[in-house]
Amino acid sequence: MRIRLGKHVEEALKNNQPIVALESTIISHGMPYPENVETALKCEETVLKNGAVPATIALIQGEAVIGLSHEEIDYIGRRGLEVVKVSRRDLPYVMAKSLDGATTVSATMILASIAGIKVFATGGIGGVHKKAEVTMDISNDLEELAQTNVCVVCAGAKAILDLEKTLEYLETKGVLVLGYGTDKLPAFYTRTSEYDVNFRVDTPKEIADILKYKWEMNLNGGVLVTNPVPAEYSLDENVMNKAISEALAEAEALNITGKKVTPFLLAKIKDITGGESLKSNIQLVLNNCALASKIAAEYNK
Ligand code: PSU
Ligand code: MN
Repeated sequence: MRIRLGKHVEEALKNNQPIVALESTIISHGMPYPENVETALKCEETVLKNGAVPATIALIQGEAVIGLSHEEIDYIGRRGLEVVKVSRRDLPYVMAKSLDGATTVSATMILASIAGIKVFATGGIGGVHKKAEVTMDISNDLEELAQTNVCVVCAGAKAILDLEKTLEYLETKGVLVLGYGTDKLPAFYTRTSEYDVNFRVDTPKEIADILKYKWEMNLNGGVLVTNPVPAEYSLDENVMNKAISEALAEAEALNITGKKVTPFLLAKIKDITGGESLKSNIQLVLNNCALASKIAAEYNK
């Protein structure tokens, strides 16, 4: 396999230390340079501070690297949209062609799982898009959650998606959706939505226990932990809904489809909110890194 472990990840695996996987599409396609690189490095610091070892994952010249160096993070961040956005389907092509690739939630889960990493922190997952009944635009992230044994910590899903259909899809696929300190599904920029999570949990230990029981039973697939954005960084729901509607209208007018949809909407929303959405995005990711580290530490006990 074209897979290489970063030195720090190799050490951590050998010493049985808790590890947290981090994705790279959020770096290349989810945020502009240089905030993307700054955030990716802060994510790694946050993981370390909370008792785990970070493993940022991407493809460098066709090789899947689990645990990028700081130089490699900078390289992916600078290249930005020139790097291929890689989900499950894209992995073999990018390897065969020796391309640089940034991994989405789905490809990051696959590579984390191969390396034996059980916990993964990100910002938001892909899901069922609005009007999916017409476009059939449903993120591969949901299928990966259905089959790959990694716990994904996110801030819910943002309202560019149809949250209700996303929850229904996850139910069909047997994916447990937990709310960390909340009964309601967080909506990324805001702490709540009108939809219920499956269960509320209040400690990393409760989550670690759930993971153990699930995987001991060979109930394959991920668990989605939704962690609300810290209150001081949450954004006004009405302002965000308006920004999201505008961004969606523009995507439709420009006929943006396929894998370009999510990065386009993220960049538009950032422009419309004058950068406010980016600030919130950064803080919620760091918050997820801290929680994921605590879950990984508990799971390892
Ligand atoms: N949502 C965000 N930021 C992101 C993404 C989603 O708020 O960067 C990225 C993640 O990598 C996710 C991917 O896995 O977009 C989903 O893309 P798509 O909707 O094309 O499946
Ligand atoms: Mn899609």
